Amino acid sequence: MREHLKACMQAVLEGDGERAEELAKLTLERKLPLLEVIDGGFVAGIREVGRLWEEGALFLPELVMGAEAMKMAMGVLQPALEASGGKQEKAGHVVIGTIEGDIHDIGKTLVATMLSANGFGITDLGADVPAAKFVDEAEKRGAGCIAVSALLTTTMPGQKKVIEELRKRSLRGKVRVMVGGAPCSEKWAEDIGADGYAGDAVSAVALAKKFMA
Ligand code: B12
Repeated sequence: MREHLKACMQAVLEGDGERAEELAKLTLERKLPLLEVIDGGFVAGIREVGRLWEEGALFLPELVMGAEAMKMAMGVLQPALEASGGKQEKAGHVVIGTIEGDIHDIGKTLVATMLSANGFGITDLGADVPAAKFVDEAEKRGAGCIAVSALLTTTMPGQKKVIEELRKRSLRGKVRVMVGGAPCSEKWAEDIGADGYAGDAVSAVALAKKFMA
C-alpha cells in the first residue's frame, strides 16, 4: 500500500496523467481503500505540487499538468467512490460550487462526490459561479444547504456574498451555508456568518449531516 501511495503521489508530481489514470484503475482492481488512496496518494501529490510551485521550484505549466493528472485519476475513482455509499435514503439536497473568479474545482468535486456517496442529492454548479446563481439553484431545488468553495484569498469574500444574497431573499433561515477550501477556516466562517466550515470532504459530510438532522 505504501508503495502504491508513493506511486500515486509521484504521478501527480510528474504531471503524468496516463500513469495517474493507470494507478487509479489498479486501485479499483486491487480493491484498495479509495479514500486512503485519494488522500494519501493523489491529494498528497497535488499539495506537494502547490508547495513546490510556491517555492518557485515549479512553473505554472507544471502546476497545470499536476492538476490534470489529478483530475484524470479522479475521473476513474469518482464513480466508484460515489457508488461506495450504496443505496441510501436521500439525506437532503446540497447545492455546491466554487465561487466566482475561482476555477479551482478538484476539492469541491471531491466534497460533492463524498456527499453524494453519503445519500445527499447534489447540484454541482461547477467553478466560477456567481453568488446569485447558488441561491437561484437552492431556491429551485428546495436545497437545505449551500456549500461554497474558495481556494484564493481574493475570491473568499464571494462566499459572504452568497449569505448576503440569501438574506436579501429572506431565505437565510431556510438554507444553511458551509464554506471550505484551503484558505478558509472556522474563524472565517464565523466572521462572514456562515453556518460552518469543514477542512476536508469527510468532515464536510459530517457537517452536512449535522445541518440536516
Ligand atoms: C491545482 C491547483 C491549481 C490548478 C486548478 C485546477 C482545477 N481544475 O482545480 C490550476 C493550475 C488551474 C491553478 C490555477 C491557479 N492557481 Co492554483 N493551486 C492549485 C493547488 C496546487 C492545489 C489545489 C487542489 O486541487 N488541492 C487538492 C484538493 C483536494 O484540496 P482542496 O482544494 O484544498 O480541497 C479540500 C479542502 O480544502 C476541502 N474543501 C474544498 N472545497 C470545499 C468546499 C466546502 C464547502 C467544504 C466544506 C470543504 C471544501 O475539501 C477538499 C477535499 O479534502 C493549490 C495549492 C494548495 N495547497 O491548495 C494552488 C493554489 C490554490 N493556487 C494558487 C494560485 C495563486 C493560482 C492562480 C492565481 C495562478 C496564476 N497565477 O494564474 C490560478 C487561479 C486562477 C483562478 N482564477 O482561479 C494559490 C492561491 C494563493 C492565495 N493565497 O490565494 C495556491 C494556494 C498555490 C500557492 N501556494 O500559491 N491552480
